[in-house]
Amino acid sequence: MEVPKEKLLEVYRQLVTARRLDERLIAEYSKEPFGPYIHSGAYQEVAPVVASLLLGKKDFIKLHHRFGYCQHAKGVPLKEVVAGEMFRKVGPRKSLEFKDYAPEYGLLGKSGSLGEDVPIYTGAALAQQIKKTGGVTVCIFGDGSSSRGPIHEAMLVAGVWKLPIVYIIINNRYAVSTPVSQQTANTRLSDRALGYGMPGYEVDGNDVLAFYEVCDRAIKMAREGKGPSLISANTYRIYGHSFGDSQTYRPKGEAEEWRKLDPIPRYQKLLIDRGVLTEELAGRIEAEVLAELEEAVKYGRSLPVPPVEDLARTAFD
Ligand SMILES: Cc1ncc(C[n+]2csc(CCOP(=O)(O)OP(=O)(O)O)c2C)c(N)n1
Ligand SMILES: [Mg+2]
Repeated sequence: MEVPKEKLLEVYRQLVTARRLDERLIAEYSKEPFGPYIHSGAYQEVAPVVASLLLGKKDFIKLHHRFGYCQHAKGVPLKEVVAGEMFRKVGPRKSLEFKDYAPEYGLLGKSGSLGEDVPIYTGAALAQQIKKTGGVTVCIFGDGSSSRGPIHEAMLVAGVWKLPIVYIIINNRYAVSTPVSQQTANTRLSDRALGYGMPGYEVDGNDVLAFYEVCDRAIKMAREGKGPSLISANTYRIYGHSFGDSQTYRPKGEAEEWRKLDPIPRYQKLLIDRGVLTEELAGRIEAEVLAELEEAVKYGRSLPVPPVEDLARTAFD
């Protein structure tokens, strides 16, 4: 498939932004009184970033807890994403709301309980179908989440009603400490699509072009009213589940092997080989991203930390 040069570069810039944001948040969080509360999405950026970039204004996306950076790829200004990730007040909105809820960008919020939001977003796809908005919904969740009941029920009904939705499993091999092989006897998660009556794609989640191609095909199919798809993007969670995870369950050397498969240098090399990117342009993109991030962090730090009472207010309002 022929992806336009501008799109290839946009993906590159967003991947670099995602990685630098992730690293910066780890550094910023360690200065917070509550410590580095981050579920890092490093090395797993390809599927969420590409899916976000393939969507437009009228499309919805349910992000997974590791991929806050995709809000920017979906159109949210970086400084607002950073302020949200830093748990600061953002504009006129209620304090913590922005983090996962910005309907004008197609972000309808998400639940802390894994899987519960997938039937809700499946309902959003039903609304798109009934109202004939021409929009599609993308639902991103992890391998562990994919083993939960609400997600199976949502995919079953989406298959029957041919909803305009794409389900993407980020198979990063673990749900906290539980490897995929302890969740299911068939670790080829896309095989489940057969039971839901939709196409299933098993794809290298660290290969930008491979993922781009299947995701683009699945979104187009949904947009043309031909129903849902299930994509399983295979990747790896390089860091612990969150910081403070002792990671004693990992086989020795496993993370080091996956580190060699970092999707960003791999994609950078591909673009340079194709003459789309030069070392010089890559350096310029890196500098621009870091400068934009610096401004965003400054903005986040300039906002007050919300009062504790806001926790309950935003939960129940
Ligand atoms: C219903 C429910 N059970 C348990 C948890 C605690 N929990 C948060 S993340 C997580 C693991 C999720 O694994 P996966 O879906 O593979 O996503 P990953 O963290 O690997 O990105 C668990 C068990 C939760 N939030 N909700
Ligand atoms: Mg996982």
